[in-house]
Amino acid sequence: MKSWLNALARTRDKIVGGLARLVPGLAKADPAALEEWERALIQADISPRLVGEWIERLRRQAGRGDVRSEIETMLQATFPAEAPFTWRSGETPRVVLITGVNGSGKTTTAAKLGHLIKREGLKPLLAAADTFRAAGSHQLKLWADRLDLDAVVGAHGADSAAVAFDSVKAGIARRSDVVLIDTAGRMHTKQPLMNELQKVHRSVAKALPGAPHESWIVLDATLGNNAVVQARMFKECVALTGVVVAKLDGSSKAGFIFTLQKELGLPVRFIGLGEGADDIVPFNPGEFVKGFLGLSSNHAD
Ligand SMILES: Nc1nc2c(ncn2[C@@H]2O[C@H](COP(=O)(O)OP(=O)(O)O)[C@@H](O)[C@H]2O)c(=O)[nH]1
Ligand SMILES: [Mg+2]
Repeated sequence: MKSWLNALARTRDKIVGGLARLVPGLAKADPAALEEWERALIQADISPRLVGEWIERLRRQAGRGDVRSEIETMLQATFPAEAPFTWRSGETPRVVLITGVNGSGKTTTAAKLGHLIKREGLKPLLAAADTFRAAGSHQLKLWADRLDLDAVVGAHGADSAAVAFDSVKAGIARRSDVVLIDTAGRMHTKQPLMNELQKVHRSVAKALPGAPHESWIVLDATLGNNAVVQARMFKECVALTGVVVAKLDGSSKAGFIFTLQKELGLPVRFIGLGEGADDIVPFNPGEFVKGFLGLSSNHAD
């Protein structure tokens, strides 16, 4: 499995080289050092507002303690302390709706998550509700066959909300632990598709009150700030509960993860590190911050 600390290398390259050189200046709140550090953080696609807060705090803290640990603490504070995400729920399956624009990595993510859930000894059910494109549901079916995962596959052109409904009912009947519903790539600028997504939400709730328990948007990490824009638009349309960041392996803009949490209140649950079934890991804020700043001992690459 790929290391996600390695996946942060491109982002880190922008940040860390500068940080080592800037530490003495930052410790004294030297304006030129602060300005350079600010620029590096913004280049990694952290929102200027959040970077502004950090710079202000560094300025106030100047001369008091170790500036590196101050930076680490500050970045870490973006993420609320909470218990790690767990798949287990009660009597009924946990229903996870997977949304996002075309090509972000939804289908791959659904398959990877199914694989991961199975490895944890639980029973996943994949649901191919991307009936919009001919290849949409077929792709998930191929994954399910390859990974030997239970699947409900909607026919091309079928009503996506009906497929989602049926999959939840099937999950209940088959005593699945988690139902992962892959939806069509919704362009957030196309209102009818957003309406359809709301309809999927409603029909899932009809099949099982309280569902979906999670509604996750899959974001392409190479888009950086534009991924935040997508998340914001989806969040206005449906009650998102979290994010899966795909393609972190190709991104130099991983800083947008701070913005998602801080400005949209959306926790990142998993990150994708490649195209293989195993290339997904739970998001760990502490490790992320260390990897981002190059503070970890095992990130060498
Ligand atoms: N490098 C890399 N590629 C990924 C990752 N996740 C998905 N992809 C690729 O991104 C492309 C689109 O993925 P797909 O799951 O079909 O996106 P969808 O349209 O949202 O369902 C495919 O070529 C995937 O192999 C990832 O974590 N890393
Ligand atoms: Mg797809």
